[in-house]
Amino acid sequence: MKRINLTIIAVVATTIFTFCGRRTDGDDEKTANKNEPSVVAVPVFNQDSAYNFVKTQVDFGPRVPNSKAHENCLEYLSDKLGKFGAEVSIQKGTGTLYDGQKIDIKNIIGTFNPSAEHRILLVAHWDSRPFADQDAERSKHKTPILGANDGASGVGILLEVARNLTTLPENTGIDIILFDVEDYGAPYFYKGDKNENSWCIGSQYWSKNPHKADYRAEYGILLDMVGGLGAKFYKEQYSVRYADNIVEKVWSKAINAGFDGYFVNKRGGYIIDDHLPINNIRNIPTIDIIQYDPSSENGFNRHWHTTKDDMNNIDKNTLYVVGQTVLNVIFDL
Ligand code: AHN
Ligand code: ZN
Repeated sequence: MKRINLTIIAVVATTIFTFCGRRTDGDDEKTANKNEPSVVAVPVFNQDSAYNFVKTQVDFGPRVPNSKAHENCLEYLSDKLGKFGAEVSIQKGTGTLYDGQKIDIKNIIGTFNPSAEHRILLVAHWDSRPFADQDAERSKHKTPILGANDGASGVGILLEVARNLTTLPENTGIDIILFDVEDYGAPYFYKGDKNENSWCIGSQYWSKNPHKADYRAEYGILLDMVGGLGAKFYKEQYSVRYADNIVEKVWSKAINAGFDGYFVNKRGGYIIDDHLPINNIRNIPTIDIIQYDPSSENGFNRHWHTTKDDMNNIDKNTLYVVGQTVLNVIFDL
């Protein structure tokens, strides 16, 4: 009996070995040198998977702070990050809205390789705006937005990045932070006394109160509005001011990968976004990858802060080029 089993195992093993041997085209001899550090391949970003992560968020409805959809989405996002191997925590805090009202903040933090000293910070915002105040129809200006592009796209890409971190080298740490209350800035129709800095409440809070004392990362990348059909990414000007070398690194990775139809080698606008407090308060050089349209009035895409920011405007190719670029940068090959 034993001998038969061993024979079967030997045959199966030989078959597998032969199969694998063919698949590597005989290259295994070159890479088999045990004295050389192993080279990790860059994972392939799956655009369908990312698209589903975007859609699932949007299906909850507008993720306006304090809403049921917001609460449900929090659970979904922290559960996903945990399943992809992150140490997950929810940072809770309080902020002040444009009109002086207090607001609860729930920043979602996923840590990969917690003890690695060399760290990269990846961020996006997971809340969606309570007001479609740029909508063509005035009657919709107080309607909450779905934020498929404005919010969910960046988060969806980061979830797909997270799913691909199982082969992350041990000496690289990644922190994914999904900021809350980014998009509760004063609507144009508010005429009362205004609290300045009414955007980016969650990232301001984290920048002043990092989840770990003296938290450091080598650099940060913010993804905001990274799923739009026909999106172009210009070099956002605060990113250039604070983190020029990271802008260059990211744009050259993208252009080398053939994504020059999306990543434009020109400067865009100055955009107030979650990267600003990270640069100003935390002093971590952080860039913003954000769609820029020089032909539009506000510089953003035409669905920005309207009820049309839904799945119809989300393009898998855009998700792919941004997501693959981030993976190429992280795995630095
Ligand atoms: C301002 O409109 C001042 N900043 C844009 C930041 C933003 C809003 N990103 C997404 N929504
Ligand atoms: Zn917004």
